[in-house]
Amino acid sequence: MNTGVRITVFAAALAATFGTAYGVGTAIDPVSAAARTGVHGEGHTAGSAGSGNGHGGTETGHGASHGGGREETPPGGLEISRDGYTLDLKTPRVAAGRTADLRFAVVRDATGRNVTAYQAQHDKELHLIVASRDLTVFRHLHPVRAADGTWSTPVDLPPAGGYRVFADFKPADGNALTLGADLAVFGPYQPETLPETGTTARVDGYEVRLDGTLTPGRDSDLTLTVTRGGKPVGDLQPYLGAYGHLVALRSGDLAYLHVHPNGEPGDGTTRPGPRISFTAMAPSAGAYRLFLDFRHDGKVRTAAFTVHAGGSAPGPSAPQEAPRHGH
Ligand SMILES: [Cu+2]
Repeated sequence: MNTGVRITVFAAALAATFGTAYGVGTAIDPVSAAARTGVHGEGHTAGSAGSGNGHGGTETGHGASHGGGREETPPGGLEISRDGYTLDLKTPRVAAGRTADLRFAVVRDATGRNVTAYQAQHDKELHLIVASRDLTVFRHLHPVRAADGTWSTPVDLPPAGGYRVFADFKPADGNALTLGADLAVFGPYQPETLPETGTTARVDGYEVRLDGTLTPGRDSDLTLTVTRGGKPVGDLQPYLGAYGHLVALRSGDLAYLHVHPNGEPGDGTTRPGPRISFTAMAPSAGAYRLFLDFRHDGKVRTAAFTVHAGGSAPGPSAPQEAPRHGH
């Protein structure tokens, strides 16, 4: 092979490489465009029709779980702005270990005005989840809305670090949404590793066992069983229109999963424990942190688990202590 030919071959290979890259780029764009515009309504419609208590922004991605080859809606919580609404976090920095007033609004992009009309989900117009990026701190809060649409709630986050704030709501004339924004908690910072995987969690003398596995891309049934002192707890109290409230976050980007409880208090078939059943959809393989809120003896407690979707199933491990938590 002489030099001239070699150069020509190289040039052709280069052209092919760029051609491929370009082809991939153009192939991807319409797909993501379709995912952004096409699908969102379906899961929400199903969700709002499903029960009077229609679950929250966790409906996001619901459509993908039933549609087989249908394009997926991105998981909730990853975007600060979606479907014409933006989360305006007015206090993006707070000090560690001090009670701060967390303030925010949901803004309708078209008008620049705060949203002031919501449809309640699980007894509340808006659920606010605050989680540290390392998933060791979790708060489930119910802020108060002023007439002008500004929401506020006290929050106390002892460990410094990066946090994500999730607003889970449903505008009066729109679909359920979960918007997310970054929150910086300043102070000396020591990142923690993700707690180990496990199927039991302990909190305040209760032990909660997790049965079921998260399967990527499919609805997965999860059952949580609450015991205290080895005895089943069969008199759980309704909390937010259910006997339990489960929030699942993906480790690495804190995608907020679609989770809904199966059955609700007073439907004639759902018992007040010891088992609480959910359907959850993990958008991908990987590690997730599950936070179960349940109410007993008049107090809401949170049990937390690290689980893996896909890959090797986690074996039994030491019971996990409760997350640094408050309500
Ligand atoms: Cu809530």
